[in-house]
Amino acid sequence: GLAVEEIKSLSEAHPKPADIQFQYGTAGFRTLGSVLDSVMFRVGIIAGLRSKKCDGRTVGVMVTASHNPEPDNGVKLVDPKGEMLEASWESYATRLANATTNDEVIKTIESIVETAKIDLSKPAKVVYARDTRPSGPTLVSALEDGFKAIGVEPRNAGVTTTPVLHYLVRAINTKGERCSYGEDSEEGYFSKLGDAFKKLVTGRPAASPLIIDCANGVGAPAAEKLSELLGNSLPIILENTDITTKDVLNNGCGADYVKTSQKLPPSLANKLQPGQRACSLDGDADRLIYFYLDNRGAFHMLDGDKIAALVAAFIVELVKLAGLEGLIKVGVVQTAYANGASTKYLSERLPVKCVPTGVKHLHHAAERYDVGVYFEANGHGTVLFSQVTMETLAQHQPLSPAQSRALEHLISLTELINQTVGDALSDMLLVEVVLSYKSYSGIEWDSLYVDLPNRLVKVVVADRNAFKTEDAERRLVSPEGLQQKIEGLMNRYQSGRSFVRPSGTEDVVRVYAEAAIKSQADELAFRVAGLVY
Ligand code: 16G
Ligand code: ZN
Repeated sequence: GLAVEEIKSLSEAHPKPADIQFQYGTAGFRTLGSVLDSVMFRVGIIAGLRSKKCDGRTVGVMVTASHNPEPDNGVKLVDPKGEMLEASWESYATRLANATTNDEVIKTIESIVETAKIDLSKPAKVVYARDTRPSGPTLVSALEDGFKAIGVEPRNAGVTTTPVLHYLVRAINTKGERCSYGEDSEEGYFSKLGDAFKKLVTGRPAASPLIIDCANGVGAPAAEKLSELLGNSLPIILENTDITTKDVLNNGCGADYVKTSQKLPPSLANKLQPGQRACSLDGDADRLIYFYLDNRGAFHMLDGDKIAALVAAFIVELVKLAGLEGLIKVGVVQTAYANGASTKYLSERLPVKCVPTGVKHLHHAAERYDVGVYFEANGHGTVLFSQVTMETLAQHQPLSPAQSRALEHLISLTELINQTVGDALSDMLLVEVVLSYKSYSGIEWDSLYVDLPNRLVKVVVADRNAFKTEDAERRLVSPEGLQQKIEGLMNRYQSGRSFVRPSGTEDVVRVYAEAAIKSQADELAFRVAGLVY
């Protein structure tokens, strides 16, 4: 049974702020770090319950607010396979986070135990980590009190990236098994990535130095470790690595800054040479955006869509070269935010599916393909190889040295890619491998297709829940009549496309527009925003 008195006395120390409603959304719980204490304590309990439900297998908890400002923080649960928390549990987490009194906390736990049919006598194991935010240590101790309350055997993974935490969860749960994901430590993660990368680039010409903007976050120490391990196989220059100065995290740098402002981080202005490759990580190193300056000094961004195009085409090519065409089908998953030009480029080459925003939607859709490439335009994404595909690769008998090489490359890619979640460092190595094979610079990669100019604006509305969408968020069904008006506007612009959706992480409605010319994309966005407001 529950240790009711123990839970109550621990819960006493973590009271819920009266005036706040919490919600486990697409990014877990996320808000100002200063109001998250009670949420952390209760997430500790939920994590324990989830592990018990999963027969004592290890679940993960990541404390981070990713690309958001430094005073924010958040928390997300990771299921035993290293993937996002199962959807039905999001509402349990929300319910427990909003229980007002201690008695209500107990009652809510009891009701979750009953609804989810949890056997409390099962063991509970949780591995947890945090990013570099100053509010992290206190929030982690609240989390640990939650573990104590429900009887969790905790494993502290310290300060690390979100993708490392996902890796650890999967590695711990597959330890000693045939499908072992790797050694269950941060070193295990780095050597898995590093070894696969070195194998893939052996014999290739040396790469020119790559600049990594670490967003002054947890990606900095991680990239540093990776860089040491890679040595000459990939020369790396680290920038924005300050994880101690206050308020510099994600500030004027990082993947979200670059994607949203479509600008070079000012701190790189005198460092990036024309033609040189650079990339930005976000605050927890699960998003990646590349960029370069052309000979005239103009900034060019290579976002998640460009990464998907580069990587998907490369995998299709390897599958063909390995003699596996027809046996392994590669597909791509995007969201409505994917640039229309990328969708066109990809659709002409392989199956493309559009799903609603949020990693869980992309991940699940990608699982349906033999090899599923998914990327959000914001730079979050990965590649999934199905179990059957893994076996096909292991058993295939190549008929020529060329087939054999392509097969080896495909197998190394399955090791290089973090298949649990989007991973900036793993994705970066993947991009570097493809650029090396293709002998592409950023310029050649960029010319695969030309992005349509686009604009994203947010609109504060009275009630964002009044906005309901269909067709993977590409069309509004309510408020009534609004969709027709949007389409009326859209049709007046060459290559015009626009959609409106409620944000899952902020109390706003987002408006996206693209068109053949920048000024038209801006105009369309603002006119649609005018309809919404
Ligand atoms: C979160 C999601 C990201 C999504 C974004 C949309 C994860 C790990 N991250 O950051 O995939 O693009 O939310 O935010 O799920 P929005 O709903 O506010 O536009
Ligand atoms: Zn992130």
